[in-house]
Amino acid sequence: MRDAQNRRSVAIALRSSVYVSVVLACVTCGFTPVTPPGSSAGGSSATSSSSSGSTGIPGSSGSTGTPDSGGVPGSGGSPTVTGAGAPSGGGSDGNAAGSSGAGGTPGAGGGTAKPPNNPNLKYTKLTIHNRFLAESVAIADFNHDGVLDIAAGRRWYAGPFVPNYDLSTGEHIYRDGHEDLPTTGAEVEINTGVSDSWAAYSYDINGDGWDDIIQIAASDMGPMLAGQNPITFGTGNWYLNPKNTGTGNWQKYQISADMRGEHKGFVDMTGDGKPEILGSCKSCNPTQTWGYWQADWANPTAPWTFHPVTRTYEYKDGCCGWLHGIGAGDVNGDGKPDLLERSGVWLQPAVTTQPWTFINVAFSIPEFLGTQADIGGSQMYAYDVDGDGLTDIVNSLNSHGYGLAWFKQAPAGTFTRQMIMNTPEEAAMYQNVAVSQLHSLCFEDMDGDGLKDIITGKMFLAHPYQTGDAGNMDPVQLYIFKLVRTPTAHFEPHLIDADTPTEKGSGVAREFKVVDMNKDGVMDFVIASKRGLFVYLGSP
Ligand SMILES: [Ca+2]
Ligand SMILES: [Ca+2]
Ligand SMILES: [Ca+2]
Ligand SMILES: [Ca+2]
Repeated sequence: MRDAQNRRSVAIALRSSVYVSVVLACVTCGFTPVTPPGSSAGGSSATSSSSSGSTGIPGSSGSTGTPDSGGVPGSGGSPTVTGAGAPSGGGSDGNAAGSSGAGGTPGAGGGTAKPPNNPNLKYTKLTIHNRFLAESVAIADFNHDGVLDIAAGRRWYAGPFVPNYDLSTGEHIYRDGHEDLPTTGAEVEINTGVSDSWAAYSYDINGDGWDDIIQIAASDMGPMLAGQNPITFGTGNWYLNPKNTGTGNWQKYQISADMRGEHKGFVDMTGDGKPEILGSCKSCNPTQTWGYWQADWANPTAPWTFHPVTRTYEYKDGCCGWLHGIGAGDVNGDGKPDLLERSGVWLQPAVTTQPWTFINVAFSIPEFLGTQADIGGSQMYAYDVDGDGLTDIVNSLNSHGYGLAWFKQAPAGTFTRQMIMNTPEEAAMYQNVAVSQLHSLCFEDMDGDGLKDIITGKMFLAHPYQTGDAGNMDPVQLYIFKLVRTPTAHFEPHLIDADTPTEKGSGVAREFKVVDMNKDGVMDFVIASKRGLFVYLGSP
């Protein structure tokens, strides 16, 4: 444990120093490589959030060092409502001894109390457009002007992002793919309303100093629209940044044609400082497992290799890799990230040739402990929520229903569910908040107090209306659940965005990103959903 804490301290120190000399703003949520012991973080970008110790981000390219050009003026934005302050309980905090973790240092998953830089969790919502073109985003400075840009669907958008953003100059096409998809909620949209952008990441894959774009399409059913040429379902590609030269599509390289699972992850699983991609493989050996794809960094244009981690899971209807709920993080404090999925934790072995050790936990509602097909939550996170030195788990419980919880680890290796929010019938127990279809979730320190917070909300048309997801006709809402450790650990809801009579809420989609887009030290976030493309700028 001490070793782990030392590594965490080193990681935090590294991140701090990197952050001071900074360069690119941080890109987090869905991109959480571990800091390899004894190495320096690669590249120059870094996470700013203090946080669960075990993770540290190798820079994704780090070659651009120009200062922030252009702050973003505020404008009338989203409704900002602070939540009621009562502690969410949802269960006791067990017999946790205090909240300081490792003596109050930013150690075991913790972070220290510090003055928040966005104490009221206020955001300015910038609507870049209201088209359904993508369900995920990647963030990097693609044109090397020192300002972060957004990739979503087949387009990338040059920053800075300001009110009345000028698409005629800012929007650029870099790949084939679909254009506008339907959003009526008709049953046929289970086929035609599914994007070829389910997961997206940025990384300098070939090491030339320019960030490239990774795009992973829907697991199975793809957009079946004539002439749209979407990425083939289940396929992930990366697109080589042309360094501001040439026109037309960026050169494409296939990562794999068998990338399933409704959610992915971008995490350094191997400890080499470079990211792997989490997901499920259908035709691997053994089949229908969760695991990760690893690049051959000496040969970056080659397909990536899948490493199975879990037992075999049933694919829905015998065909479809619509498995929900995946993540990674160091659960047992040995410095190696473990795999999280709907029905448990897979502890990474000390030696790669050994099997991963399974801890069977129902991280879902309904509680699936077996291998049956069906649904679970979305992105999953390992973090010491209550600061007792043991890593806990945070995740939504059902991407197509209700439920949000953290799972307290105590004693080591056992987990007890602590509900944060559930059905409308139970709303009174959870500060009168009940939002369904939490199909995407980020976990970062949003107010800057040193403790990570949950950002999630309803996914508009997570399924067509006829499929009858619980709460599917409810208004779209987006919340930050702020972690508060006193008197006991609980999450405090803050409504950030919602449907109003004059403006539709963004909701969430498959995956979004938390990033300090304008490099003012306050975390922002970016969402591409069936409602459009949105940048939420935190107010200092
Ligand atoms: Ca740029
Ligand atoms: Ca804990
Ligand atoms: Ca916080
Ligand atoms: Ca910011």
